[in-house]
Amino acid sequence: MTRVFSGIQPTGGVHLGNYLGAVRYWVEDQRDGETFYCVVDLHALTVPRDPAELCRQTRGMATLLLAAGLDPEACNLFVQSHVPEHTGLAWLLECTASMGELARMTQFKDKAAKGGEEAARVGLFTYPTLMAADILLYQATHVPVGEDQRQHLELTRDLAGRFNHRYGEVFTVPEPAIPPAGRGARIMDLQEPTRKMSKSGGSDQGMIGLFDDPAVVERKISRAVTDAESGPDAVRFDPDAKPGVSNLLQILAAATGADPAEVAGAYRRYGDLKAATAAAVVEMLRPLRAAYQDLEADPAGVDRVLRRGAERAGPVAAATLARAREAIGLLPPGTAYQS
Ligand code: ATP
Ligand code: LTN
Repeated sequence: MTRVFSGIQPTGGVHLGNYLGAVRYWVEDQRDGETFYCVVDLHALTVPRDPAELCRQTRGMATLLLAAGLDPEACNLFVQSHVPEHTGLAWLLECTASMGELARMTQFKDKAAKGGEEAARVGLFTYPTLMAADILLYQATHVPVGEDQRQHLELTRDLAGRFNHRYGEVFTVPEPAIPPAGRGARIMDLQEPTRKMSKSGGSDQGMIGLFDDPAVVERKISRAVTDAESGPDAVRFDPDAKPGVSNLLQILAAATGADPAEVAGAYRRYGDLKAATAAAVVEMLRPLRAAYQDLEADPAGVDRVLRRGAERAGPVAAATLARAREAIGLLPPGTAYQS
């Protein structure tokens, strides 16, 4: 049976990249096997955060995931810090990973470079071992994420394999479930289409928030950077040569469930492509906005969902952690005084 695990940080708002690259697939596949979706609040602590805001955004992210269509009857939605086994296993994996392999992680290099490596939190460096713990605790077979998380998943597989090899088969080695190129795997910044759409870094104009006003979505897309080509074949899907146009095609295709190369055939002018893309995005996001408003009015209901999610996730995580602890040679509690 498939076991799915994925996580999202409760940082800022969710953008179109998060939605099209990951969350949309969580919703589509939530009934395939057993699914665990996690608001990874501990990962959010790797950069300085205001405590009240972190708390608010953690519930806000859960609300948003429910608004996007996660059904608490179909999947297990919970908050990472509500299941303490995550940090318990992370330590064992920190003692499995090497400094060298963590130092090679591009996300660490990029994020640490911003504030200066000396000032980066140690947690930013060990972030991938906590992510590996998230996944391995649930014996996940599949991990749906965007392309930017591929390197972290490779590390997770390496750590699982190494641990199993040294101490015995404890962990399932997970498969990445990254959408194919052009299917939301990597939505690019509208102003700088050679870098990924991101909530940290990048301009506000380059990013579409899930709750941006329709007029704002239209304006941002109408100002998206394209290129100077004109002529009958100017609208075509070619991410290397035409990153801006291809990004719009990818967004339009993802929003309408089509193929970006095929979608291209329907347009000749960039203006028409932009108008169609904006209309499709606004239409796709409309029900999310409405559902969010309803759910937001009932925070206790969201908290109940999260509590139930943690109650179901906890025993699964505890069973794996107990096996990992025993395999690595930690004395099981309660046996010390037995003769
Ligand atoms: P930041 O943009 O600040 O680096 P993030 O959005 O990458 O943060 P998360 O919120 O943890 O970080 O990402 C949640 C999911 O969204 C992950 O599966 C990630 O791969 C995916 N994702 C993030 N950005 C994009 C993007 N531009 N295109 C497609 N998927 C993305
Ligand atoms: N690092 C991921 C978020 C994340 C995650 C996970 C994704 C934390 N733990 C486990 C999948 C599985 C990111 O998207 N930035």
